[in-house]
Parts: sequence; structure tokens; C-alpha cells
Amino acid sequence: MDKDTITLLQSKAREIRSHVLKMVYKAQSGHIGGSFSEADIIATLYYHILKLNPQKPKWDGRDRFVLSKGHACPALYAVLAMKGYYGLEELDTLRQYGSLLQGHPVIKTPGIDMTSGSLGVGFASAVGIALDEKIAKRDDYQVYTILGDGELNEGIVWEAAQTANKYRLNNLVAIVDRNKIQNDGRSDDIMPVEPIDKKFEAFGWKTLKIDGHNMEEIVSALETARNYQEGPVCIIAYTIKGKGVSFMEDDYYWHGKAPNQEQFEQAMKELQGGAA
Ligand SMILES: Cc1ncc(C[n+]2csc(CCOP(=O)(O)OP(=O)(O)O)c2C)c(N)n1
Repeated sequence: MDKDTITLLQSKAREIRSHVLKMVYKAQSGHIGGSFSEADIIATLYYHILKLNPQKPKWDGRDRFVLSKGHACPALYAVLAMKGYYGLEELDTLRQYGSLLQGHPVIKTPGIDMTSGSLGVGFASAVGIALDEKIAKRDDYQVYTILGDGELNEGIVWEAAQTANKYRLNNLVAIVDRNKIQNDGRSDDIMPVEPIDKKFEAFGWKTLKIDGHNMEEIVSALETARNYQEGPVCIIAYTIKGKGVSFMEDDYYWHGKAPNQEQFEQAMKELQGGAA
């Protein structure tokens, strides 16, 4: 695997995390934990996998992306700004009345393909978008979606998963951000979700398991999934909620809390490599 690509993706992921931290600190509201756990995957999608044209956000041939765990949109908003869908200054308006960057993604924002936030619905929408491409007999884009492991508790996920199998949607790739934490506790205490791989396989999906913070593994899995022709693929990415800041890692407190000034400064130091 090309070392320069991996280094670039790692630096983009760091940049995403720094933007997320600043945005949530400024807004004093928003979801850091789940943004940090998905940051490496989002960086890889936007800087290596997705076929996009930020100058033409609605270009017909673009790959589609739906952030089904919509609350973790700060990471998505950051990468869209970095790619030029809107200016970086827009990030300062997170969650403000009238802002492009609402608390959950809305389709009016350049680069957002589907409104999401009601857990499970984004995933079902991604299945619908992939099915639409098949019905239209087009073969020019892939659909990618990220779900949370807590989100797998939603019944609609499994209705949509069986639909993807029925229509053999080989243009669909789902990534489960398996950070093992929801908003107020550990996912497996609230509602056990294992065996995630066996469940998706029983629903007719191919599955892959990766370390969701290992860039080589993320790239390799996403490339394998993109090239798989037999049906839908689910990548189960083992991640750490709050990844990148020691006191935020693996702690559900940081699901939806904003840091105070001292916490912000400490976190920023860590993200920039200035502290242990
Ligand atoms: C249908 C629905 N029920 C409840 C919520 C409230 N809610 C927001 S985030 C969240 C936990 C999500 O956990 P997970 O999917 O594991 O996300 P992550 O840990 O990756 O942030 C819940 C229950 C919601 N957004 N939608």
C-alpha cells in the first residue's frame, strides 16, 4: 500500500478531529465521541474512496454517502469544508439558528445526500438510494453509509438489510462504527448486538472486520467492498469512542458533551501531538 496515501489520510483525520473539537467547543454543543471514532473512516472515504466533485455537489455520477448516525455530523461537516463544499469559516456556525450546519445533517447543505439523525432511517435511505440506481439501470455510483453499533438496535436497520439482500445491492457498502458505546452507556449492556457479523451474513451480506483506526485496514476493506460484485457489504470497524484525546476515550460522558476551556486546551494539545 502506498505509504504517502496512508500518511495523507492520517493527517486528514487529525485535521478533522481538530475541527470537530473547535466546532463543538465554540457551539458548546454537539457530538465529539462518535465523531472521533469515525474520523479515520471519514477521512479515507473523502480523500481516497468516494468519487465526488465539490464544485458540483449534485453531480449525477457522484458516489453517495449517508451518515446514518447523523448526530456524529461534526466530522462530516469538517471534511466537507476541507474538500471545499463550503468555506472553513462555516464551521464556526455549528448548531446556530439558520446555519447550514444543523445539529443533524439536512439535505439543503452542500455535500449532504440525505437528511439523517433518527437512528436507522439513514441506513434505510441508503438502501433506497442504492435500489434506485438498480431500478434506473444505472451503474455509475456506489452508496456508502456509516451506522453506530447502538443504532443496530433499531428494527428498521434489519428491514432495510433484508431489502438490500433481496435486490442484491452490490452498489452498497455499510460501515458499522463498533465503538461499543451509545449515548448513556455501553452498547452491549443496553441491548446486546453481537454477533454483528453473523447477523449481517444471515441477512445475505458479505462482512469484513477491521481495526477502524488502522488506515491500511480501512483502505483495504473499503477497496475490497467497492470491488465486490455479489451483493451488499458490511464492514465492522472496531473503534474507540473519543479516539485521539486520552480523557475522552471510551467514556460515554463524551457522547454529547462540550468541553470547557481547560478541557478544550488539553484536548487540542493532545490532538496536535503536544501531550501524552
Ligand atoms: C430513533 C432514535 N432514537 C433515539 C435517538 C437518540 N440517540 C441519539 S445518539 C444515540 C446513541 C447512538 O449510539 P451509536 O449508534 O452507538 O452511536 P455512536 O456511539 O457511534 O455515536 C441515541 C439513542 C435517535 N437519534 N434516534
